[in-house]
Amino acid sequence: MDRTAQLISPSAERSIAYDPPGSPPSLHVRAAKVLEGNWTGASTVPSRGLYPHQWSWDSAFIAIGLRHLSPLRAQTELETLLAAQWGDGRVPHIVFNPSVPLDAYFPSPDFWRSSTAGRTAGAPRTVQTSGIVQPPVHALAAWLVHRADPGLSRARGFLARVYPRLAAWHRYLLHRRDLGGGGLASVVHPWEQGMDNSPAWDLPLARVTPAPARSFRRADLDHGAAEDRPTDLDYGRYVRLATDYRDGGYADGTGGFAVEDPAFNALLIASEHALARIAAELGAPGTARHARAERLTEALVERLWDPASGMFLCRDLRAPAPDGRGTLIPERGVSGLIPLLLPGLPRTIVSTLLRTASGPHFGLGTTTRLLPSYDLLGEAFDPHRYWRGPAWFNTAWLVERGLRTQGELQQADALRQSVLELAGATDFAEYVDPYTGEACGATGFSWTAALALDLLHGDTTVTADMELKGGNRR
Ligand code: 9WN
Repeated sequence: MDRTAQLISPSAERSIAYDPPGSPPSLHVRAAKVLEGNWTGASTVPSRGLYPHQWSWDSAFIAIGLRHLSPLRAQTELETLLAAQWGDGRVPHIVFNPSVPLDAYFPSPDFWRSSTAGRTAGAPRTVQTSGIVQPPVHALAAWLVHRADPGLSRARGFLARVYPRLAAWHRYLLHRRDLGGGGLASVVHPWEQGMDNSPAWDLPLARVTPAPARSFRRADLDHGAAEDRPTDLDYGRYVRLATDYRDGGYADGTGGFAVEDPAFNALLIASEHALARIAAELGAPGTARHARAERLTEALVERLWDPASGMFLCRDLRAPAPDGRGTLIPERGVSGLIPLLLPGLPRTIVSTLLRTASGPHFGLGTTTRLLPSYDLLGEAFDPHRYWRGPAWFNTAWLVERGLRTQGELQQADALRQSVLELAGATDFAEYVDPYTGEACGATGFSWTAALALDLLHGDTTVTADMELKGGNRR
C-alpha cells in the first residue's frame, strides 16, 4: 500500500464509524466489517470460503463501495486487478492468490496455466490468472472512486496510471471480441458474462460436448448446496469451453460459444462514457469516446432489442441462421433490463423496459421483494438455483442506478430501500429468494456489503447518472 498517500490526504484511510456503546451495530458498521474481513492487503475476496481469490467484476463493485470507507483502498483494489492485465488488453476474470491451496477453488491456476498457455496473448509471468474475462465495470468504478476523493486521486496520479490500462481493455473488447461484426463485444464462456448459469445459456451450451465428470473435481460443492448450484452436466460444458480456449492459446474467434449480451455491452458503454470523463479530467478531449458510446448504444438497440419481449435479449452468434447474424435467444434475464443505465437510450425503449420490469416477468415493486435474475414466468425459473431465478444485489444496484439515470426516482428509492433492508437482514447474502428474501449462497459477501454501503451513502436527491455525460452538478 502507498504509505505516502496517507500523509498527503487525511481522508486516505477513513476509519470505520463506531456506534454508541449498547446500540446494535449500524448497517454501515456491519458492511464495513464484512469488507474489512475479506480484505487481503491488496484486494478483497468475494467470499472467504467459496471464492478465495480476486474476481474482476466483483472488484469493480467492491471498489465502488470501498470508496466510502477508504478511497485509498478502493484505488488499490482496482490497481491490483489491473496489474494482472494481459498484453493483449484483457483483464482476467480471476487473479489467483498464490498462498491459497490449489484445491480451494476449481478451476485453479494449474488448470488455466496462464503464464504458459497465455504467453502469445501476453499473460503476465509473475502472477497466475484465469484466461477469460468478466463484464467491464472497471472504468465506471475508477471514475466513481476518483470522484470520492479527487485530491487523493490527483496526488497519487490514480487516473493517469489506470487510464492507459482501461483504454487497452476496451480496445481488446471492441476489436478482438467483436465476433459478430456489428460493433458489440461477445462473451466466449458463460462465466464471462457473470451470470454463469442463466437459462439464456441453455441453447448455446447444448451444442457443447461436456468434459467427463471424472476429469475434474468441483470445489464449489464443498461450500454450497448441490441443488442451488449448476449441475455436473453444465460444469462439464464450462470445463470443455475453458479447456478448448486454453488449448488454442486463448486466441479469439473460433470457440464453440459466442454470445452478445445486453448487460455486458451496456456496462461497456457506461464505462466508455466514464473513460471519456476520465480523459477530460486528464486534459484530453473525451468527445470521441462519448460519440463511440452513442454509436455502441445504437448497435445495442439494433442487434439486441426485441420489441415482442419488451426488453433486450442475448444474441447467439453460433446458432445457424441464414443471414449469418446468429439468433436472439428467447429467454428473459435481468441482463436485458440493465441497459436502463445508458443515458442515450431512446425514450420509447425506456418506457417499455420500465413496464417489463414492473410487470409479471420481474415483479419489480409488485410481486417480488428483489428483482429476480430470470423471468418469473419462464419454464426454467427456480427461486434458489444459481442465476436461474434468485435475486442478486449487484444487478439490483445496476437497475437502481438505471432507474435514477432515467429520472424514475420513486421506483429507484423503493429498490434502494429493498436492497438496504435485505442486505442487512440476510447478513450480506450472496443472493436471495426473490419472493421471500431468504438468504442463499454465502453470507458476508463482499459486493453485497459494498453496494449496500454505496446506496447508503449515495446521493439520491438528483437523477444520479453517475456524471457519465458531463454537466457536473456539484
Ligand atoms: C465463476 C465471484 C463470482 C462472480 C460470478 C458468480 C460466481 C464463479 C463460480 O462467483 O462465479 O466465475 O465459481 O461460480 O456467478 O458472477 O463474479 O463472486
